[in-house]
Amino acid sequence: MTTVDDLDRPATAEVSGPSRLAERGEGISGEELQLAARNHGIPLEALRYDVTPAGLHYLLIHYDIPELDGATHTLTVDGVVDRPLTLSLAELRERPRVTRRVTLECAGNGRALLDPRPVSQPWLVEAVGNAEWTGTPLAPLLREAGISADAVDVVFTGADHGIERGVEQDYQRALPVAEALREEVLLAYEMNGAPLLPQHGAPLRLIVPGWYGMAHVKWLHSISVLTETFEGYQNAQAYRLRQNADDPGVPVTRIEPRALVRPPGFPDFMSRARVLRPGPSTLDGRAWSGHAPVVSVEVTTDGGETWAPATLDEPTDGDFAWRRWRYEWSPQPGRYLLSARATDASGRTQPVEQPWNRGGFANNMVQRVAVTVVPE
Ligand SMILES: Nc1nc2c(c(=O)[nH]1)N[C@H]1C(S)=C(S)[C@@H](COP(=O)(O)O)O[C@H]1N2
Ligand SMILES: [Mo]
Repeated sequence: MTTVDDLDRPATAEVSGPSRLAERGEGISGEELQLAARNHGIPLEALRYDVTPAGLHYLLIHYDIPELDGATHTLTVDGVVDRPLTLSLAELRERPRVTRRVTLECAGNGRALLDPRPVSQPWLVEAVGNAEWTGTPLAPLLREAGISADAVDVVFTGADHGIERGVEQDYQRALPVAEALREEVLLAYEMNGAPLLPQHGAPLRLIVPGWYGMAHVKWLHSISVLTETFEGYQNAQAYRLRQNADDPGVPVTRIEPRALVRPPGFPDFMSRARVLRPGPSTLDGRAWSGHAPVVSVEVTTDGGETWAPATLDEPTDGDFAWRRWRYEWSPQPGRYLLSARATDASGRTQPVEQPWNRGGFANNMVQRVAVTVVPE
């Protein structure tokens, strides 16, 4: 934790250079616990809902939730455009209205399971949610502004402000022009049929179906079109898959396939170990991928010795929302290790070994749920 001694050091000198890896056996620090308490995950039993209730959806907020007023908030569109625009929220609401179910997942999901462990928001597997986002499509707005033929990146700026590794900044993320012009991308002002909550980006956020969470800029107030690659921190430094500190890495973009098991039975309070009664029961959970629709989910109950196909429910809305899977089993008393493994139409599947990188991004290694089936 920060002590009084730390306070006379300028904050901008705090942590420069690459992110740190935890020492072998090093626990979660007070700072990480502070982040984890602010940025909660979905309770895994909430995988039962097709649409995640807003309060159970995971949260990731890098700095503070900014104070914004929907009545006076504006969105500007500028940079290399023929007609720079400024729109109020009321004007955005008068534009065509679209609702889309979209699975959001933090790129850091799975980070705390890596070895060695990158020190940051310590997600296990719960940084995911599937909400209904309502807003207006971005592409027509960009076309009205008239983006230049030599445009490369579109930068989205949020109203939140902070410091990362010594760099003071607003939260900003860019998308390549072709991604920003995808018809599915929304300027969203509602979540699950209600105005956005402060923690989810009120009054306006970006929704980029298929991409990891960092692209879905909250508290959005400015869009700027550039003729060169955006070199801002969150694109050029933070969200990259690197093997070591000198590796320039490649950008983190779309969500890798993942299936989660809704833990069966009931938990022990402290250990969280699962206990189940013997007999027929249905295992279920959710599966998603940002690259292509999920085409199969396989289940193991013996720690990966054998895998069997699960049944996939019909998609509930488009290609960017998770799908339920089910698997019937009838366990005898004993110990079981459950996993589900999703494969998508692009052929991507989940590894059983960790896909390690220095930032701890996109770790879609299969989840493991230990269950003890006790006699009646
Ligand atoms: N302005 C702003 N937008 C942001 C963030 C942020 O800290 N500031 N966090 C991003 C990250 S890393 C994720 S995973 C998602 C989380 O969205 P949620 O909190 O609505 O689930 O928001 C993204 N958009
Ligand atoms: Mo994230």
